[in-house]
Amino acid sequence: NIITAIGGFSNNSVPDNWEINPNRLIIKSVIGEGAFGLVKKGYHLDSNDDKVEVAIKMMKDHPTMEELKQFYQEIDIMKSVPKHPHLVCLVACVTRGSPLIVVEYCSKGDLQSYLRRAWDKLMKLKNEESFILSMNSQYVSNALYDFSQNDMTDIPQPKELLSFARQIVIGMEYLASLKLIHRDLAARNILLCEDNTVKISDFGLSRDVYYDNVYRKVTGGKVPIRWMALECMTQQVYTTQSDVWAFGILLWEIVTMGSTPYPGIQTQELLPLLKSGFRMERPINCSEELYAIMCKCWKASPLDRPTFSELRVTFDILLEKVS
Ligand code: ACK
Repeated sequence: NIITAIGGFSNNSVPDNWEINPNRLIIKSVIGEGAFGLVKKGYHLDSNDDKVEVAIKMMKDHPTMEELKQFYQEIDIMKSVPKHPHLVCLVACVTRGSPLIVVEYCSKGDLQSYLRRAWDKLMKLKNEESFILSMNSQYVSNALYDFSQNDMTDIPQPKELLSFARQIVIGMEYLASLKLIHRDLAARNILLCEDNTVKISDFGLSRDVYYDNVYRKVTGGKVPIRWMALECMTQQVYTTQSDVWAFGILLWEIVTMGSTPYPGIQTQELLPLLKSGFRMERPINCSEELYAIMCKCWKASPLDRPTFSELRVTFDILLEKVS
């Protein structure tokens, strides 16, 4: 843990149970592009020679030392996190030659694309006039439709959207209990499985906060401004409570079916606006109750925000109301 915290990496570590021979992998088509290179679908031949569907994260050609270091660090963090139903867990890795990270396969891809596809499908139905707009959906915005007459495959119902939020909270509560800060919690980093279980991905890029529960970002790199808490922008300080802020934004993404946060606002305008107390308004038809949760996540002072444990209780109660 301490070695991870000070940025060590383990490409020369002794082989462990995670290490596999690459010939145990059948690598198929590209499914996306991750932080360090392509992500491909494939199969892992397990100890019984059974084929298990997996996603394989590859390193791009000619990586820099820093990228290699981060890739190995991601492997180390993933190894250290015990399997959890709401985290995309490690299946195996290859650390010799071209390194590979083999993780569970989530067939429906990332939540942002899933929500946007569902929204597009809804809009099409609306145009076909078989769509009934109801302006008073009680719990979640924009999920405004009559379920009865249409093909609603892969269009989440309001209750399902709330369930996504609850599952994410449970995964985050677990990460927080391991003293890991995600730092890039967003719908694009949530993956959906065939049975609509959602899983948090890319937590291997998170930071271990073994020392004081605070991670200070020192080097540059791309930052997810629209998901960042005030203190991340002003002091580069990341904590579990800044993950809570990002969760509030993620909730907004869910409610708006995958919209980009702070519509109409340029990223450079964001910091002064947030400092002056500005926050996103309640999306149309988002319940007051859900909006109040978002607003609490966006409190200027991290300690005024709910914890993930508190959020879990809140979502349990909310979901009970709709069942
Ligand atoms: O929407 P997507 O297909 O889902 O595009 C992104 C892309 O790779 C970059 O992250 C996909 N992806 C990443 N990890 C997995 C996984 N474990 N299962 C399925 N798809 C994945 C992701």
